[in-house]
Amino acid sequence: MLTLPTGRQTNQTVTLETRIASIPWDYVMIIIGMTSHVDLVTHTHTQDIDECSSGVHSCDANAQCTNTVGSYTCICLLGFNGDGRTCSDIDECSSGSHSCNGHAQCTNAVGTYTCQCNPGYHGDGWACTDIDECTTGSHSCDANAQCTNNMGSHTCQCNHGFHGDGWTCAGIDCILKHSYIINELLGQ
Ligand SMILES: [Ca+2]
Ligand SMILES: [Ca+2]
Repeated sequence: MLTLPTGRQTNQTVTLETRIASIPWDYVMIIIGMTSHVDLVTHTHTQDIDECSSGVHSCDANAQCTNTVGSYTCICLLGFNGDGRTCSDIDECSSGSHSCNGHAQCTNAVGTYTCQCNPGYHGDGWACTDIDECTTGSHSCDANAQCTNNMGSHTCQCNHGFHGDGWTCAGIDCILKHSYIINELLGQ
């Protein structure tokens, strides 16, 4: 219940408090309701448009659209560069920004790149380890040759008593025998 202010009051002197207090409470509620309605209408007219979800933005297909009040921003996705409205692939291989292993081949792709270990190495391209062809048995040395492992490859050297390039070795005795036969055939 509203109470009228006490104090000096006469018919000639009506204070502001008195005038407010004399307003019927129902009228006050109506005024508040009308004001709220006006605020609601005003708010509806100024409501932000989410350009990103509505699809009316002009961000590049390879950009991230982020809605802001009254506008939106475009930022190129990882692997692309540009202003967000236009984004182009970064060639990580030629720019040197890739993380491939030093013993791997880098291959550029749209928005990314791939790494593959060079021949003679095994791994996922980011980590490459030399293959020891001698211990794994994947070498191609002659059976009568010594295999020596090295980074990315291996070498072969004919054993003592054999002659050749390491990949093919022949016994000295065998070579001399063949030479003897050839000389016999030639009559020398
Ligand atoms: Ca790329
Ligand atoms: Ca090797």
